Amino acid sequence: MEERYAIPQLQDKTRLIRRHIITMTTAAGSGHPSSSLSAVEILVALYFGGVLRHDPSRPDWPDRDRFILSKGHGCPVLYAVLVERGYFPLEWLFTLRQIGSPLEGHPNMLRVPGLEASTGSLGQGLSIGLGHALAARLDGRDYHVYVLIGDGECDEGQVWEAAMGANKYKVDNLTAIMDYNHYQQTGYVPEVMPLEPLKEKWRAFGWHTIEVDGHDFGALFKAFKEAKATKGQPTVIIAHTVKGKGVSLIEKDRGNKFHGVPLTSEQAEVALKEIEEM
Ligand SMILES: Cc1ncc(C[n+]2csc(CCOP(=O)(O)OP(=O)(O)O)c2C)c(N)n1
Ligand SMILES: [Mg+2]
Repeated sequence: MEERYAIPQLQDKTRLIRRHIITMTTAAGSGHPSSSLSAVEILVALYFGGVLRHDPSRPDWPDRDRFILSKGHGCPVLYAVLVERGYFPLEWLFTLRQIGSPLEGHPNMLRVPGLEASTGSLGQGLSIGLGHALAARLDGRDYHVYVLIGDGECDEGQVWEAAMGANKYKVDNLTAIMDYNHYQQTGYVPEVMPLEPLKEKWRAFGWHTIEVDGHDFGALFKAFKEAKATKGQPTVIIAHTVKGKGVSLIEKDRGNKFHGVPLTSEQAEVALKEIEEM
């Protein structure tokens, strides 16, 4: 069952995951490193911090907790975490986006062990997660469902349909985590489509709402514990993050020019050094 790493080990893992993200997207010559880097601590907390109940040797175990990456374009972070958890061999990472590779540009659950949903068309993951959460109730199982959504993704009406549905059914085994990195494909979220007041919106939809620094393990663990303990309503964790976290070139990119753009080999060399020093 689930082992829980101590904070220094978790920080080592975040560096390793970030290196994988840069290496695999630069090798592929395409992909979404910036969208992956903002979610590293969230996924490391889930998969290495003892939050997610799972067993890599039994990806189909009926009682496993489910994790769904609704912002499917950020899959390099999920692939890197799954490989480090032993779901598939390391070599797969470096076939990202190649013809025939199971690691497609957006996650394909039919080809990769450990994936719970095929995502990439934004807006759908929370509805899929709600379906799993209701299925647990029907089947008398006690697993928990976690769904990571993007801030730009919240422009999709389906996110709010799922939010309403989860409230209607008082689903408390569903936790949404919002990777609030303030940028979407075409720019700064408040300019493209303002989401604020966000906490109040989720509250109005009947959700228990927690706001955290999405790069702070202590805050994330506290939030996951609170989400699990909240009964009679679903929880959303609004995680404030930095797009491209750990790579100064992308962090400084106020024009969001790096959305969906891999680093060149020269840029990657600098980035890998920075990550090592994080
Ligand atoms: C339905 C749909 N429309 C458009 C796209 C293209 N697209 C890919 S990523 C993205 C921006 C997503 O922004 P956000 O949710 O903030 O994720 P981030 O990359 O910032 O983590 C868009 C519009 C898509 N994948 N699906
Ligand atoms: Mg975003």
